[in-house]
Amino acid sequence: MISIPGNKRGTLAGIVVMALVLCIFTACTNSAKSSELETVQVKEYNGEKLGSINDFHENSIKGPQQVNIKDYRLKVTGMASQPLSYTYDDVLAKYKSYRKLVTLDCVEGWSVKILWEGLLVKDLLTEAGMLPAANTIIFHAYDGYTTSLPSQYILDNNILLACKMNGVTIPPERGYPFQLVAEQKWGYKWIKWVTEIELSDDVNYKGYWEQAGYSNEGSLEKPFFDR
Ligand SMILES: Nc1nc2c(c(=O)[nH]1)N[C@H]1C(S)=C(S)[C@@H](COP(=O)(O)O)O[C@H]1N2
Ligand SMILES: [Mo]
Repeated sequence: MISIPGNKRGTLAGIVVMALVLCIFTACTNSAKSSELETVQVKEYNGEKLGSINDFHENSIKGPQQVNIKDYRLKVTGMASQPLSYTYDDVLAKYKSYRKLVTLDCVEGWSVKILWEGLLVKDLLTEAGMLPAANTIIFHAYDGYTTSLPSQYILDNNILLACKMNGVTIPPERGYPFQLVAEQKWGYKWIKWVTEIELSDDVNYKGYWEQAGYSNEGSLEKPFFDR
């Protein structure tokens, strides 16, 4: 037995009690889902400096939307053999998650580089049994906004439907619960607050800004005005 002087015994007991309390505390906090506790944005990815969620300019057609997640459904409709309707939790539980570093460029001249995370739109289309004739995907949003993209573009580029940006759940004003990461396309193709993905054969469909004269192809390599 190691003999410990009386005055130090108290200190030792105190340390043991404190260590125990700390262990219990850490065990408790670790048992919660760490992903849901994340509130700090990732600032760098693979050595590249990221932009911030705060770098976006708010110019949505009806301002920021507050989606009530209890009532929310993500639907896949139209030319599909198995139309889908999911709650937010269903989507996150069912589909594999992917990450991608992509820059959003708005026609107004600003841009933000973000680490996006979410599911592949392609996986939703496959699950829904997209009919071969469905060459166009029309996206609908909570604020009435719409836009469309060719099915081939969605399939060929592993286009993401993001639920997180820079490691943080997309905030309400940025498109919670889902924003489309329409890489290589102008910002108006990056639809926020997505509620419905409609499979169509209408290649001439025009969304909100497309109807106003913005290019339907929306390619970053070309001017955004058709006229
Ligand atoms: N539902 C919806 N999505 C939208 C818009 C909108 O008004 N409503 N604006 C688009 C435009 S023009 C741009 S540039 C991007 C920019 O995202 P931000 O509004 O978060 O900056 O969102 C796009 N997605
Ligand atoms: Mo934009």
